[in-house]
Order: sequence, then structure tokens, then C-alpha cells
Amino acid sequence: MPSSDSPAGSDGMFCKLMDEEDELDRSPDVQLNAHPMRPLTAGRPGPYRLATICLATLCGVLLISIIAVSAHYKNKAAGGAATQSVDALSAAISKLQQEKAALQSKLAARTAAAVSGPHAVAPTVSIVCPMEWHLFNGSCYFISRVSRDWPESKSYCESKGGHLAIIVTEEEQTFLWDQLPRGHWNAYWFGITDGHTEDQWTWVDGTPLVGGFWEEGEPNNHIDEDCGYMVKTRVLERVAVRSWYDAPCSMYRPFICEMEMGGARSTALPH
Ligand SMILES: [Ca+2]
Ligand SMILES: [Ca+2]
Repeated sequence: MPSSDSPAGSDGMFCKLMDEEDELDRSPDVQLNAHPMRPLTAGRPGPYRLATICLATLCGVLLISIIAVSAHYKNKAAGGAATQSVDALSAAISKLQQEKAALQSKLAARTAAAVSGPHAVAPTVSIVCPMEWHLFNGSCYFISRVSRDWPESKSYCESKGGHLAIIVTEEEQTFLWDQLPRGHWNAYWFGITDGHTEDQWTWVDGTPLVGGFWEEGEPNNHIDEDCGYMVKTRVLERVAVRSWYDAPCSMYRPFICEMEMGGARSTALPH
């Protein structure tokens, strides 16, 4: 840096240096001690100081450049990482949107199934019978342990929302027979009577009997017998399809109730 007493700047100083060298060239005989070197602190900067200053300036500029270039590449790398993060987030958002669409589709399908009415979901509803009632082919059956006469048995079944069993098919008859324990004379009332007109057997719902699973020789109205029961004894030759007897309705016997579980009645039960 030029000092305050040399306003001409570095060009001026350079010219003075050249003048001094020319003076030395022109007087080779002059003793070196006749021109003692001025100390560097003598007010005007020497050539080494100037070079040092220039070198220091260059170093400073170089250092600043290195820092600037380093910062540039660092920012560029950070920008690349940020770009990758943005790409990953975009992919995640896209995936979540697809999952959302799939869930909305499922929800719409289930809502449509729910509003289409009970008939649409009926096949998936499983029938559950009350405690101690046995399920067979859409009906629940109750086999009593206590004994009552036929009218009281009928009333009991009706008080439970059912009726004395109406047995139509061989499968139904066999199912019920299989539920009964063997014994000396285990006879169970079910829902058939000819109390209105002798020998005109009808079910408790008023429909006439067709066929039936009577024991040989039954019904015989032997002692004014107007109600039907089925018998299962220890005799293994007895079979389900030949087990019905007519008997006096006043006899005390256990009984079999039935409750159809189809339609709206099944939905009224707890599951
Ligand atoms: Ca009779
Ligand atoms: Ca009889």
C-alpha cells in the first residue's frame, strides 16, 4: 500500500526504483556504502514489502475463491439431497392417495351392501338358538326335562315364541329321535292331535297330517287317545320312522317345542 507521503502510487514508486537502478548503472565505481539501503521503515515501501503485499492480496483472493467455490458445491450437494427428498415425498403422497382411493372404494361397496336391505346380507347371518335349544334346518328345538299334559306342553312352547314340534320330513324326525335318551318308555309330546275330529289328525298350526311316522298298529285311539307322542325305549330295534303313538292328552310327559328361525325372527335374537 502506498504511504501518505507518496501520492503517486505504485507507478511512482516503480519509477523511482528504476531511477535508482539507472543511477547505479551509470556510476559503477560508486561504493555500495555511498548508497546505503534505506530501511524498510523509512517511510516509502520497499520492493519486497510491495511483493509481500501483492502476494498476501493474491492469497486472500485465492482463499476467498476457494471458500466461495466450496460453498457453491456444498449448496449444490444440499440442493441435490433436497431434490431427492422432494421426490421421495411425492412418491409417498402418491401411494397414500392410491390407498385412500382403494379404501373409499371398499367403503362405498360396503355401504351399498348395507343399504340394499336385510335380504342382501341374510345368507351371511348365522342362526343361533337359545340356550338348550337345538338347531336343525332353520328351526330350533327344545326337549323338556319336566313332564306336562299335552295342553300345558302346547302352552309352554307358545310362551317361548314357538309351538309343539311339527314334524314333516324323515330327516327332521330322525334328528329329533336322535336327541332323545333311551329309557323304559321315554315318550315325548309333539304338535299333533285329533281332538277336534276323531281320526282326523292335524298339526297345531291347523294343517292336516300327511303320512306320519306311526308305530305299527298306531294310532288306535285305544283309550280315547287324541294326542301324539314319539317313543324311544331301550329296545334297539325301535326306529325313528316308526315311533309315533296316540295317547290320552291328559298324560304327563316331556315334550318337544319348535321355533322357526327364518325371516325377521332370526334378527330379533341376540348373536
Ligand atoms: Ca284319537
Ligand atoms: Ca295309541
